[in-house]
Amino acid sequence: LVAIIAGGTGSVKLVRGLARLCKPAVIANVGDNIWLHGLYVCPDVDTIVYGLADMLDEKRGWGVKDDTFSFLDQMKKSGSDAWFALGDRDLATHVTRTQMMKNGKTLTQATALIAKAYGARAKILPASDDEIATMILTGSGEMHLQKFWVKNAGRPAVRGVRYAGIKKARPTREVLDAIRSADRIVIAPGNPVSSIGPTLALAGVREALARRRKDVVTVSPLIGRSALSGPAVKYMSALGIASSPVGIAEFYRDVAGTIIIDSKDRGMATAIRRLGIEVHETNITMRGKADEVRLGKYLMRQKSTN
Ligand code: FO1
Repeated sequence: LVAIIAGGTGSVKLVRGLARLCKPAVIANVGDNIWLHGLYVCPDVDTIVYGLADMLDEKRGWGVKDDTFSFLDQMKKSGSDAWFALGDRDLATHVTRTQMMKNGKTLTQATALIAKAYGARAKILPASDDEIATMILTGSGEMHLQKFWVKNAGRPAVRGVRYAGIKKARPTREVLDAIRSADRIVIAPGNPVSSIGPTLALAGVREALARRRKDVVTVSPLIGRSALSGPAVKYMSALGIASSPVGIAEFYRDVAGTIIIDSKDRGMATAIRRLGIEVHETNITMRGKADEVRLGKYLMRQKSTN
């Protein structure tokens, strides 16, 4: 068994690559979940489900391909502050999930049913059945990550990041079992603060991973210091994490025995090795399905000796 700790957009390519090689357990981030219009929206869980069911809008990296936005347009006309682009097809997922949960199913159970209905080719495990929310502290107050990133276009200066509800939340039994029993554990190249961080912050997860450190391999989500997309740099600097593969290695040093960095960053390998992490260099850019499988195969071969 291969277990992958994943976020959404940044992680789905590698998740798909590995799913072509084995039947992995994908542990999906729940920190960016949000209630909108009475619906429970789980962007990272859905990105993984859609990616594994060949339904993902590849250009955006989220949502359903060929989706339409009539619901959203009508919501705006009706006077609703509809700032989050829920597509018509995507909407069906949120309605189904919310209904299942109102009828007593856990997020884990609802996700399994939806993933099966769509034909996703892996076990998809939300990191927790409890609600946590990644909150961004800005100059003008604290806001949900989606409000910061989507409604405010990621513009406000970031002063801090916290996971609301994390003290009370628990990882699911399925997640802890997957970490305990996997032959290999992969931390996908997602944003360490907003995509992977919430899962690692759940009680007992960092410790469970630390016990498996030799078998844990991570792929840097960064190439160099500046070639970064999304809000990774803003979040990382707010938490005092260096925005480079070295910063990533520092962040994961207690849980990952091995890190894969891009060949272009081989100059950083010595600094990373000094942290006690094994380093391998390869092309980590995934431009298509062949790249996804190539990196997946490469990962299956890596195992730490320290
Ligand atoms: N990202 C945006 O930048 N704008 C949107 O309107 C938007 C809508 C959306 C709807 C469903 C979904 O699953 C994801 C969506 N995302 C949107 C992506 C999402 O905000 C983030 O990229 C992830 O939460 C981070 O992993």
